Amino acid sequence: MTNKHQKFKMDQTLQRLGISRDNQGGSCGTQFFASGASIGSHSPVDGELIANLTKVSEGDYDKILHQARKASAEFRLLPAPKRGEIIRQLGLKLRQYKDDLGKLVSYEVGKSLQEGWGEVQEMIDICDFAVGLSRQLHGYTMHSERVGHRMYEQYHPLGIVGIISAFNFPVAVWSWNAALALVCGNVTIWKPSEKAPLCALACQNIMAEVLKENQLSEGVCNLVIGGAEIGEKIVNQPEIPLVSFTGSTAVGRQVASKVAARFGRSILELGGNNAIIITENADLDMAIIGAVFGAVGTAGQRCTSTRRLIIHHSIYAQVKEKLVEAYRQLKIGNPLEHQNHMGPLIDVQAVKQYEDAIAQCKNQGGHFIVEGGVLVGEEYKSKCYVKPCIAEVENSYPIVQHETFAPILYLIKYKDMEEAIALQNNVPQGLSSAIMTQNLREAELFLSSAGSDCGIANVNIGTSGAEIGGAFGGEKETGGGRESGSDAWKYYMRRQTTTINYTKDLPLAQGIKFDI
Ligand code: UN1
Repeated sequence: MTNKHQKFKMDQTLQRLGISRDNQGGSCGTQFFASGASIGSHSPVDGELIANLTKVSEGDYDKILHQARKASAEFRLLPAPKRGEIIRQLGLKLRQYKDDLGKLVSYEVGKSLQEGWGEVQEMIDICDFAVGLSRQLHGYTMHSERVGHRMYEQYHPLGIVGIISAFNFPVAVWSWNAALALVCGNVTIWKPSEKAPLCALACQNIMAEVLKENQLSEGVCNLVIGGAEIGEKIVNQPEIPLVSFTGSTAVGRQVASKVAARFGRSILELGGNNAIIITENADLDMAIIGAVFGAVGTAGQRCTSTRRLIIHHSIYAQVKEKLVEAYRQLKIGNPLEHQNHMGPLIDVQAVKQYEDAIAQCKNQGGHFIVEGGVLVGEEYKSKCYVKPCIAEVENSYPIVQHETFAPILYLIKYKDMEEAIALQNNVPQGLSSAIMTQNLREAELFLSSAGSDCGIANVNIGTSGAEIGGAFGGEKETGGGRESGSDAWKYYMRRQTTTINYTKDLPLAQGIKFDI
């Protein structure tokens, strides 16, 4: 595809998503107002400016908060299945916009088009999930110790939910949070990454259509495109009882303590350092596909990306050879072109971090069997394209203990399962993990309480690509939060225990006598 042709196609995509190339606010509801500084969104695909935006100022934020507050008072009264109907309509719109939104994701953050579409599919899936949930949201009923008394739990909306998301899943992470928050009766204020503001604007436009068609207040879903100062406002806002934060462990640590200091709740999805154990009983062809997709998918910029392979010594040489062969086949280039497996990193700072990590790895004793490097040439003119690489390391190297958001894969050798599990667990992070084996004992040991300490533990599947039906999140420095499926909805509601007395007496609990 020529540049001119690609630009023309992208113009049409932007137009269909309601995004103009000129300055626009980033904003609130359907009314885009913003009076802050100007930012441009540049594509890492070709370095081109996609569009200019105006950020919200702190004053704009206050107005948006006011609008959210007003909307919350009304929206929480809508019956949950009616709220589910809003999300059902969002899911239908997303099906309609899947092609365009997937393309914008691919162009603005550089992931392959397949993965861009996959991300929109993840949004559709969570909408379907949330619609079903809107007819449930159930608490338990208990038996009271007192005659003629009934006890049960009910769940109520929290109010305003703050969502702070990262660039790497610029649309799906919003939808995981927003779909659940809304069916639970909350309204949202979303601060997306400044590296992917147009994806956020596109989502906001789609949501605004749904709100408008249902005569709902614009303040139900609010978008604030802004910098750290706006994130700080959300984090410190007592009127926002829940902040869902996706990002680095360093920032997550600050978010957690600030939100906790005001007795708010946070859902944290922070760094991962995910490993696949490949045992001598693995189906190696499967293991290689899982490992390569895990390491180079989204150019190694998923929280769930495979960073470490822990390989049994008896098959180590064979796995190494197969990996080198597989990496030789990888095509790196414009992610909108179907033949390319991997696109660019998000920006030149990410490239710098990738280069630093490689240098540190070498200094600490790492041996590269597939060399990295920054790609040059017309196709790579954005300076964000790098070669995925593989190094043989020790698990204890400081750089291996650290999450580098880049396609660098570390190989580690093990002798027995206990050692493999210890290596897998011996990092500060605890998001995702996997084992490749056809041996039941190995698989079950890995899944047992003496096994993986991560929030996600897979057998014969890689570390990335979790389905939305399960709760998503991890332990240790990953932050402990759970989003999307299972009972993650409970985070978005407050629990109330209710006891009703339908007798003419007032017996006290625990048999206490109190006569007057
Ligand atoms: C993330 O990297 O922040 O499991 C989310 C996966 C995707 C979500 C990743 N479903 O890889």
